[in-house]
Amino acid sequence: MPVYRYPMPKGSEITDEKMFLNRRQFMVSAAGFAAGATVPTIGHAKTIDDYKALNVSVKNSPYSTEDPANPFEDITTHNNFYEFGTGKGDPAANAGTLTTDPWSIKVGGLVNNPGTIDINDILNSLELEERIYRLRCVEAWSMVIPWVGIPLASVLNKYDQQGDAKYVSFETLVRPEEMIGQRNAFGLDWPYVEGLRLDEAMHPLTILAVGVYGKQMPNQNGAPIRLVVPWKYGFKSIKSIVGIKFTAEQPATTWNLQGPSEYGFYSNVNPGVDHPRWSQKTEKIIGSGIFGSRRQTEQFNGYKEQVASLYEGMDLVKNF
Ligand SMILES: Nc1nc2c(c(=O)[nH]1)N[C@H]1C(S)=C(S)[C@@H](COP(=O)(O)O)O[C@H]1N2
Ligand SMILES: [Mo]
Repeated sequence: MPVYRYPMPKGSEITDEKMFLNRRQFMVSAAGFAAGATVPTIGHAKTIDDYKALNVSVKNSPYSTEDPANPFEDITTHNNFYEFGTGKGDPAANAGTLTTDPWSIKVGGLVNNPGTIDINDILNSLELEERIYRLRCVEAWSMVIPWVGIPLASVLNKYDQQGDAKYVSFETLVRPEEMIGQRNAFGLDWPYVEGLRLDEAMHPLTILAVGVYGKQMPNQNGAPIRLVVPWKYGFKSIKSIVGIKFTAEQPATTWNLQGPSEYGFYSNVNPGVDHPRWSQKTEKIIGSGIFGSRRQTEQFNGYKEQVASLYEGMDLVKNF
């Protein structure tokens, strides 16, 4: 197994969102966060002392939403991961076959020092932090997920980019013997590929996530490492990454290749631009109870203040 210093909660510790929130409040006071601490929340499933004992620096993040996080069960049973089938339950049912150790990511393209990242270097990074983000799927459903990750920028910054690098492309593992969906034809070509403009990739909200709820990334969520870009439709957040490249041209992306009139390269969440086959004005919050209702979809998925400046002067309808 890769070395992963996050404590692994036992099944009994996997709580619903209410306990999660209570625990956050408890931990804030139990850990004696001084009055004046501006971002006093850490939502992991164990106490701050556990992290101290493990010598892991888990930073609080001003980027986390205050919205209640979905239960672990929602996050790990309602998934899109076509490499394991097209049904929402298929990834949970089929992704157990994926081997995630050893795992490395090849970094290349327009850089002077191409190389390979060993997943353990990220799993042990002192820069890991929790980011509680909204995830809005283009299919008009959403969840709130407490990721554990590292800013993508801090990984990309280790590479000496060449001047003409303007975009970053990503690709998922191809291993049909372990990925049942890759043995079937759904009209998608493998590998699943995605891309961002370089400034989007370097934005502090963009992370490479290696965990959920303080646990190592479940296979169905894109183990061992996946992208999370919270202001874009979920399909931009590519899972189980094995390759990253700096490019001069806008990279091809899987869903855009599949349906260019329905899935743009930018795909910023936008209630003002409907999908040709359905409205994007509202979204179903996955789950039951306080989850399970609908809410208004927000421009840039609620991250407008942080990201709108990236798109100044761009026609967000044409460049959807
Ligand atoms: N490799 C790969 N990455 C992928 C997908 C996929 O099918 N294959 N689905 C995308 C879609 S459509 C969404 S909504 C999110 C879902 O992430 P989650 O299952 O962790 O909620 O993953 C994205 N990343
Ligand atoms: Mo999605």
